[in-house]
Amino acid sequence: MDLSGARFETLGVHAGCDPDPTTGAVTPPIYMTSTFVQAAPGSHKGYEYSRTGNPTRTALETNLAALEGAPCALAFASGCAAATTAMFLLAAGDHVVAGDDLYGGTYRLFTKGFGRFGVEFTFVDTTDLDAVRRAFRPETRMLWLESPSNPLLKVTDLVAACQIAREREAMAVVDNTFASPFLQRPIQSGADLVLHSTTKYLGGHADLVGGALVAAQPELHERLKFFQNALGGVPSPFDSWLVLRGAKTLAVRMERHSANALALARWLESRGEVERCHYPGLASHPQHELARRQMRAFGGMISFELKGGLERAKAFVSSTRLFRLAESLGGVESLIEMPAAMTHAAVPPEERKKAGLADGLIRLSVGIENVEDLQADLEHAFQHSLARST
Ligand code: P1T
Repeated sequence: MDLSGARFETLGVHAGCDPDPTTGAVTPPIYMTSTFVQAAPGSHKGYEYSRTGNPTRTALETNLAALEGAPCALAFASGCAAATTAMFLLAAGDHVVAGDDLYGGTYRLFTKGFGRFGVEFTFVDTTDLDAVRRAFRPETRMLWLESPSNPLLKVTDLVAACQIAREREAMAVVDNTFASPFLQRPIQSGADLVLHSTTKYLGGHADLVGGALVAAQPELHERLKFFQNALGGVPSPFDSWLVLRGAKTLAVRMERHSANALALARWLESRGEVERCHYPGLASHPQHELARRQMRAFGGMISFELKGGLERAKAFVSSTRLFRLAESLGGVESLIEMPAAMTHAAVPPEERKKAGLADGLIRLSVGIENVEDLQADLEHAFQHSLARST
């Protein structure tokens, strides 16, 4: 189908989803096969082995490329598999400038994984562009950004940061997991490579683990495709199909996630029990104006600190009923967690402290339930945790 000129919502539903040529099935089939027959050795119809390529994965990759506004995309078995594959572009002696507020698993992969192979890292607050500039060295090959960041929701000026990388001939990588392509498309801001944990908003239903890399240039895509096949961190046909199904409703879900989160963030900020609330949609957020320019809406993630610190926070996260106490984010159901003890436990306490990640920080992934029900659930937790921690 010719989708040139189609807008985001239309691309989400249709990109990669032409009717099946053999049956006319409207929904792409799940090609649950590891291998493909060849008419003669080396002569095949585009597919030979499912690590290298599978038609269901191709449908997903076509869809993801359209959503990020790129020529092509690659799907992976997890966000970490995607990050690992991207890091294979580097070699010993190369240096990476990375945000100081990253998903804990990414930090772990860098420091405990690629650090062992001689890749060096400097972690900086990437909202401070002078700090980014100062962190560059002659051997810096990559700038790794998360915006909004996990879990403090810091917003980096993508155009300016990618420009700094370009001037120094380094690659700009943006982990776009928190925003999703509906809220921002980093390639338009100058990013060379976009990463997703499709486990989150793209999948959208907390029923799979997956990842994606979307390269701005075909040559970069080809290098990554080589490593996708060589390393083998690919998603199954079934998981590819689940992500594709999720992508079709991304736009409507993100609108509701964002509306619910904005309402809850404003309400949380007004509560006397709350010490500080991080949400890019709040006028009090340090990069609020930038977020307004850079993002279509502000997303479904909020983090906040309670007065009364760690004990009060532990009581709070154990008192919600709709907000389930669990890691991950981006699903239709609301989740609550404490990053220091859960998703960011791999970051050493002194590094967490330096980045401003308090032990008592609470992170919400606001789902698409009725917002009054969600607010009532948090109200209950305020009452209950006050009773339990005093
Ligand atoms: O979990 P996985 O699909 O491997 O994705 C890793 C990842 C990468 N980038 C960001 C910004 C992420 O948030 C994650 C995973 N994050 C969580 C599991 C979490 O609860 O924060």
